[in-house]
Amino acid sequence: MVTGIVVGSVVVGLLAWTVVRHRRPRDTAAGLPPQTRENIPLEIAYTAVPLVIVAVLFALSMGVQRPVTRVSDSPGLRVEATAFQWGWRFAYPGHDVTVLGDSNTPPTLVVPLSVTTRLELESPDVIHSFAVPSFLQKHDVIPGTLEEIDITPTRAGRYAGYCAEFCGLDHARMTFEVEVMTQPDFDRWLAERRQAEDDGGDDSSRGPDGSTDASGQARGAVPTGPRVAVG
Ligand SMILES: [Cu+2]
Repeated sequence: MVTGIVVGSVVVGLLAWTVVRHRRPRDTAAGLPPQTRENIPLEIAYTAVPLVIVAVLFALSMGVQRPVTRVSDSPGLRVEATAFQWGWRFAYPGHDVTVLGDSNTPPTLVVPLSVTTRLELESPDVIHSFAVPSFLQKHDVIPGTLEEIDITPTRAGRYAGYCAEFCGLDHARMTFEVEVMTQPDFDRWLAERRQAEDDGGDDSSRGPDGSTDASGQARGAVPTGPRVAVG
């Protein structure tokens, strides 16, 4: 705001100065002032300088983007994170554990501390975006495309996440939580969770705190209709 006012004032001030300073004096005969044509060195300079700026910014961006988006060859854990209208499902392949939420009951993605977890982001309907601000992570979830990101949390705790791509009516309610716990706690949670799912069958939407999906949606109830991206 302040910067905008300063820049705006400078621009308007220069415009006003030019208009006043270079107006035609009353007592001179009508006619054009001396006309100049091209200025090759100047034109080369104002073409080359922006090109150099863009090239430098591109190189710096690539230098940062590559390590940020690099995925590990051997992640410690894999989680299938499915975004759908309007909720999230986190499945732990090989462990028979699935956490399912919807727009009424945000699910919790549980991951171990200091372990690289590979998130496989998929969407059966429209484009969503997996965003956890505390992790500095925001990644589009695109139908028909498997997007992969790695997260390696360094502090235990609970973190807020949400869909960051407008995806329809209940987009704003498409939230979730990430809970980071130590590996022993995580192993215990995983075992209890699997046991509960084995016992209860339709227990897929129970969060780590024992909360239950209000809609009672069963595991695998994520819509898997035609893969159509409509934004
Ligand atoms: Cu969404």
